[in-house]
Amino acid sequence: MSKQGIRFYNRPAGGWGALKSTLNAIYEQGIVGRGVATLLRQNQPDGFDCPGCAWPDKNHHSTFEFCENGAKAVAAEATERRVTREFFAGHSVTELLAHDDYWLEAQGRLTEPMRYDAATDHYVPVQWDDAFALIARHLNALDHPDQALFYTSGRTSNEAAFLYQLFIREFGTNNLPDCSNMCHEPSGTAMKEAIGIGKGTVLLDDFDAAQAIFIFGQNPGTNHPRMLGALREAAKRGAQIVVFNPLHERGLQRFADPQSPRDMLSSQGTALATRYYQLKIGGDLAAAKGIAKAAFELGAVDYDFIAEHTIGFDDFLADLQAESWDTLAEESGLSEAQLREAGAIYAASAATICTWGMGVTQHKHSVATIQTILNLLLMHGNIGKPGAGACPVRGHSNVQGDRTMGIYEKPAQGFLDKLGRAFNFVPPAKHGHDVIGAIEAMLAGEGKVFIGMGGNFAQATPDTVNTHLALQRCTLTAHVTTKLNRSHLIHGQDALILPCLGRTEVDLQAAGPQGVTVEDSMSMVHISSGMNKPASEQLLSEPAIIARMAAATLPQSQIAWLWMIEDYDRIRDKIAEVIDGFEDFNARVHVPGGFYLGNSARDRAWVTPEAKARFMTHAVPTDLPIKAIRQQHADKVVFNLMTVRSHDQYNTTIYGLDDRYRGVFGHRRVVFINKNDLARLNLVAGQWVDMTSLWQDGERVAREFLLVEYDIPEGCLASYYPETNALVPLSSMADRARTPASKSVPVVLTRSAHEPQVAA
Ligand SMILES: Nc1nc2c(c(=O)[nH]1)N[C@H]1C(S)=C(S)[C@@H](COP(=O)(O)OP(=O)(O)OC[C@H]3O[C@@H](n4cnc5c(=O)[nH]c(N)nc54)[C@H](O)[C@@H]3O)O[C@H]1N2
Ligand SMILES: Nc1nc2c(c(=O)[nH]1)N[C@H]1C(S)=C(S)[C@@H](COP(=O)(O)OP(=O)(O)OC[C@H]3O[C@@H](n4cnc5c(=O)[nH]c(N)nc54)[C@H](O)[C@@H]3O)O[C@H]1N2
Ligand SMILES: [Mo]
Repeated sequence: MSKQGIRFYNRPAGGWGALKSTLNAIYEQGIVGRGVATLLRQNQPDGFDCPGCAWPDKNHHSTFEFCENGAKAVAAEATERRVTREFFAGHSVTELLAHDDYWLEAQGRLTEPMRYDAATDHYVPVQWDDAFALIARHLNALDHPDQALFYTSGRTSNEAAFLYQLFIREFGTNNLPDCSNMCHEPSGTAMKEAIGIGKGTVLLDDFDAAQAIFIFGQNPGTNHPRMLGALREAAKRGAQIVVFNPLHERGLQRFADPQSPRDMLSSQGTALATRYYQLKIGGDLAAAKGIAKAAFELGAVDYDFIAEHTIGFDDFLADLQAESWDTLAEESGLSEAQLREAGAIYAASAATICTWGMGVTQHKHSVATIQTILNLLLMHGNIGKPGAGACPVRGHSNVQGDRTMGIYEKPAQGFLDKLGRAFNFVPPAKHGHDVIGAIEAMLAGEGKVFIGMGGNFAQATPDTVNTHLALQRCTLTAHVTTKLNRSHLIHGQDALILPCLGRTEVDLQAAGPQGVTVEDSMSMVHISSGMNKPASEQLLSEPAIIARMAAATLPQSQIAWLWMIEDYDRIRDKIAEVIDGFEDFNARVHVPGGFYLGNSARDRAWVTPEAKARFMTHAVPTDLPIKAIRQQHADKVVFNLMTVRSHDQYNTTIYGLDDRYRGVFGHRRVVFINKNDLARLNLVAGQWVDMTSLWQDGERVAREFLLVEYDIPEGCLASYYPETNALVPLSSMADRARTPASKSVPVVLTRSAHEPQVAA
């Protein structure tokens, strides 16, 4: 680890730092010999899909594409460290709770199923069959199937996801909260309504043809490093790269491609962003409107496209014309001149892609913001032509595929009918709980059994104190998982840890080694085959765990659960029968590179009631909670806090304590603040503060964060997730999509009573 401290970082993203960090990750996991071989099989046609993120791979059979954070994700799974029964015998759950998430993760791979023993407060070994019997007993003891909650994180393969939702629906509920509920849910909601499909409309090749790429609220240098390769190529061709972000993220400014000798030898790498607009938190809707208003004045309107393919343009135009530049500037935090400049770039481009990430989705007005970005694209005919389109950049490597497979609490009736016909049962029609609904149900005592397929529910969700209480009220919490995390320690009366194979490992079933499939952010489906020896002989695959859980819980079931997992081709045959676009699945998926699922909006076929794309017009929000709270607490300085990822974490998995590109080393409890705000509060960088969030239902506190003076707009703060999740109120969420508003938390700062003894 580097020396602890806060230092300015002025080199490009990537470069030697990325290589060094990769080698460190391999070294720290104790896999020096094996690590490189493992990495070389990543994203190859006969290898495994990188568990790092959902960015697509060039053709899926190019040469090795280097990615520092993909390498860290792979190394973390391939670690030599093991959590054994002796480990659990040596640490009570109460003792384990005293350790931080970084320490828990660092203990290594789980090796055998464990059951919580309340008498001793230790996890003790349990046989797989006994674990499944315990789950069956709890599930079958419920008054109603809706008292069970089945969470999914986005690494789960298509095959596992399909079996899981089938089991849950045969059991009798649609309670399928998933990580999407906290992530790109607003993208799906907004796009489905406006353009008839909830998925991105671009392919990787479009990045080669785009004349302009507008990036809203996304930090690809850390979270989608392979995207920097596409941006670098675009920049070299002279495409405009226009960024909207409250922080000057290094990865969007300059990139040195570790595979380019030229980049590596120059100290500067390649410049990426041609324009960087430091808007204020939550300012994207106003910014997108400003760009549209300016572009309209410059004549950037494709009337033919609008007439043939859309409805609602007149309303949108009238609204744009009525909007004052003062309001747009005030609400975006950008000047009229800046918005006009961005509008001119947009108007001059014949093909524009808009991408976005969590900086757009995790706000109250996220659906409205995304629909305004879609309006911007539609007005210039930028959907359904080469080099143009909408690109929500997904997070987890198979989060999109999980939805396609039916991991959704609000399934369409048509899908349920097909599922029921294929398996000869009647799936429940009543919609189920999303993540926030699940927490509320457990708090109210109506949700009693919680089963997690991957992920870290206790830490990823908002309102940590309440969420922990909610989980502790369950009669059973059970987690299918690879590594130890806090969700295993915040448990119900009974609790199970069910360790599974990771994607990099050989999955041997009766018919031989099995591959699983995934769908990336651009709707490409391909196979993923592990090659590493499993971390322990006792691990089961996710499909096997689900099938055995189903067989134990539903002894009367007519579904051939155990037969299906002997050979995953059998699961894929059923997927082909039920899910649109998967016809002939087995034949198509074994072709190197996989296949493209297609996208109706890309073909300009609009699956909306009017069979047209719709301009959805939204006022600039003037009723955001932060405003009301600032008025109510006029005596205080109320900040808008965004909770973001550091460079050394994968969501709740903490790989290390550095955030290299932002100049933070050896710390996670930091808060970035503007120097004028420091002066206003009479504070200086290096002091420690507590953060208190203000909400209608009361205050929430997170203590001891180091103040870091930073280039961030006044009134805005940034700090890391999940340390700050305790501050996010359960009822603060996106309108309609119900995504926790974890990028706009109203907080006040106070000096910490106790100053931790560490170097600043
Ligand atoms: N290495 C690594 N890779 C990952 C992940 C990881 O944790 N680590 N997580 C995966 C997952 S699940 C996801 S969803 C993605 C997340 O990838 P991102 O969407 O990049 O996620 P965040 O780090 O939350 O940061 C979002 C960016 O939004 C900016 N931002 C915050 N608020 C606003 C706003 O109001 N407006 C604008 N314009 N910008 C804003 C922040 O400054 C930050 O640069 O990455 C995936 N890939
Ligand atoms: N404040 C705040 N909160 C947020 C966010 C934010 O930006 N700010 N982002 C939100 C977003 S975008 C997301 S997607 C969620 C993420 O929420 P989750 O998906 O629930 O969280 P992860 O941290 O990705 O889950 C990590 C755990 O998954 C398990 N795991 C890893 N690989 C596998 C595998 O192959 N199989 C199985 N079964 N388990 C595995 C390991 O035990 C690991 O501890 O968090 C959300 N929460
Ligand atoms: Mo995500």
